[in-house]
Amino acid sequence: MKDFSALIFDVDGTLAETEEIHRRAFNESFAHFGLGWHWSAELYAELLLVTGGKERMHHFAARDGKPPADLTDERLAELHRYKTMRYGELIAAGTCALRPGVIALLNAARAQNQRLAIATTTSRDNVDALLRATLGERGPGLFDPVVAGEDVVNKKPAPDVYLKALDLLGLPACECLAIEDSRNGLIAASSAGIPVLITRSAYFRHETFDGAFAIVEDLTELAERQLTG
Ligand code: XBP
Ligand code: MG
Repeated sequence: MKDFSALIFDVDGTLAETEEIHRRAFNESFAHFGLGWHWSAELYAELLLVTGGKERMHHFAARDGKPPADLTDERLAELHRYKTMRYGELIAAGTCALRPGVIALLNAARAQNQRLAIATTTSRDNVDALLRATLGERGPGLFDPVVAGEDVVNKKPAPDVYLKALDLLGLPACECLAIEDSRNGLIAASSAGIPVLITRSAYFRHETFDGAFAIVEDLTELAERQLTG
């Protein structure tokens, strides 16, 4: 693990089990906008195959064929801005900790002068909220670059966020390791030529991850290897 010049982290499901907070923020936003939608955990597991909150809502509206007449793209964008604000409030209130081993791995990587980057589908505001709430004001500054959903046209499984991260890092794909939790993330990073370590997360626990460089239950094991391996 120490041979990689940079670790490129996914966020949701990888750094923290945030999707239940996203789901709560979506449902509170639907109620606030009077949409009459509610995403159960079972339904959300299906919808998570569509990356990007706005794209996920569009997909759901089309799938269920009953979008309210006034549900224009502008209104969905307004709803998503509200959802992002609500998500930030929930995260700032300390509702979500980093997953086991994440802090130890970040410390071990920094001790070995490995660079830390982020490549995520979620919104930049959400990344900042999580890193501040869990690592303090210095949190966002630990990662450079941070490539978020709004920085690219095509979200995962397209490779765009990872290609942009490689470009900003100025490193070849073979010197980097992507750390992910989903098949969409595995496909995105692999398509950019980056080896992928999968950490199994709540919503994608039973997925198959053919082609992954390694698969672990959580990053505790990786942090230990960083220090010795
Ligand atoms: C996970 C996603 C995001 C979140 C919701 O991103 O697909 O869409 O579910 O966040 P990743 P937004 O695993 O790549 O970190 O509503 O901001 O999209
Ligand atoms: Mg993820």
